[in-house]
Amino acid sequence: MNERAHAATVTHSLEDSAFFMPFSANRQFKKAPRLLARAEGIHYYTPEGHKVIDGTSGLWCVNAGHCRTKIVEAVQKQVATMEFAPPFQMGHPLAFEFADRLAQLAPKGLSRVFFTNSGSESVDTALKVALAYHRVRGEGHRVRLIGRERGYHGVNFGGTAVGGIAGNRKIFGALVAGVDHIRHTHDLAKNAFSRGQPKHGAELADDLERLCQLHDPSTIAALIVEPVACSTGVLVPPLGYLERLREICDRHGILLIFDEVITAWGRLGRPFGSQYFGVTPDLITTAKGITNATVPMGAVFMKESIYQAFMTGPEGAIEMPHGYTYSSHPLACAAGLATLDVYAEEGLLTRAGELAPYWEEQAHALKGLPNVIDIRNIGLIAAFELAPRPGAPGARGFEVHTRAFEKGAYVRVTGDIIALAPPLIIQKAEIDQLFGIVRDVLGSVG
Ligand code: PXG
Repeated sequence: MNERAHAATVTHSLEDSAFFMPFSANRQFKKAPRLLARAEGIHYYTPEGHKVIDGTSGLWCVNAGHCRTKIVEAVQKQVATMEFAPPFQMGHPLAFEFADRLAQLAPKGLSRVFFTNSGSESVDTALKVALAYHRVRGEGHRVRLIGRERGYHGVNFGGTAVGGIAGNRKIFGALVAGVDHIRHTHDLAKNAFSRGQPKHGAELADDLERLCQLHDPSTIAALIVEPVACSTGVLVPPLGYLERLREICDRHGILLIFDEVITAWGRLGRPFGSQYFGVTPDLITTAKGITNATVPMGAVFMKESIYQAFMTGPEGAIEMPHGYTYSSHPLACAAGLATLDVYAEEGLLTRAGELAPYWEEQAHALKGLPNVIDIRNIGLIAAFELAPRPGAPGARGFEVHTRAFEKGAYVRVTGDIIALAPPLIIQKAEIDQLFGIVRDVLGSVG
């Protein structure tokens, strides 16, 4: 057990701690902390030794399960060999090896990889690549970026601007100029309790045409969407919707960016969500499962033609004035290469496809429980949408989160929507256990 975490809970209160926690109710949490001290496989352990099923793979990122020996050892070896190497005008072999291995897994044609350290950095990088790509090709008038309502693209300026969650935007000023949003696809009246992709709503993609008419398509650089909008409650794309977005982007020369921070790395039963849906974007942003979250890392995949558009001008010129001190960090590359080995050796990038029918059955078996107004699923993801308590949105969801934790399951809650996405190594009996806890809790929370 982690003795420091143990000591913190046992001997002092956290109420005066200096730690300003991210995306957390600081005061509420510090009064009644939920601490994790150790992890292994699909479980977390609290400092007191309470065992908890990890129902959300950490934050949708520990796809191969926790503390996998091969990954841990690769990082240990690398940290003792070369803990850092400057990435600008210098390199180290693992970065090239990792990029090449990643490109082999990516959808056909997305053959080039730019490294970042998080999903947020990947998103801002992809938006900058899109703007710069148009500019280097002589279409510098394409300056607008389009997102979607209820989209989540991280927390940097670009990602917050194209993001579609009011609460994440409203206190941060005007954000980035020239951004607009298409409508979200959530339609409970037509699609509640759909299994997999809902039937209704392909035509919502035409909202992009509306923005093209409003702004003129020649001003639009890129559209960014998550293939499945996970953070805002698992909004699965209606059948035909992503295909239609692709068509409209093609018609108007708009780059299509899929934000696959969550939907990549086997979550839908394929390495990338775009392969699952059979729709190929021009750029893909990712992070999280790229290293099994062992070391922070993100990446932007782009089409060969986008990369080549930058490879002009004098050979000594820096083609892309962008990058981070920690782009292609050696520890992240070591963790990432070992992660790809684990994924391959255990068939994890396709395992969600094998488990999906069972997962779907078990998820939808919770239909009829009190306050459950929708159940959605795709790959190894499920969401339970609850009716909000009158005048107290989010209260019911939060209670489910805390009670589930007490009963031995960590589940992620967004407002009144519970999202599940366990590590891809989960066994059927453990799926039963996870849903069993959710069933108990939903039955008992008023
Ligand atoms: N894009 C997408 C689609 C994401 O899901 C990010 C960008 C940002 O990644 P970073 O690594 O900068 O956090 C994300 C992150 C949740 C939850 O509970 C989801 C995320 C992060 C934290 C919580 O749904 N996704």
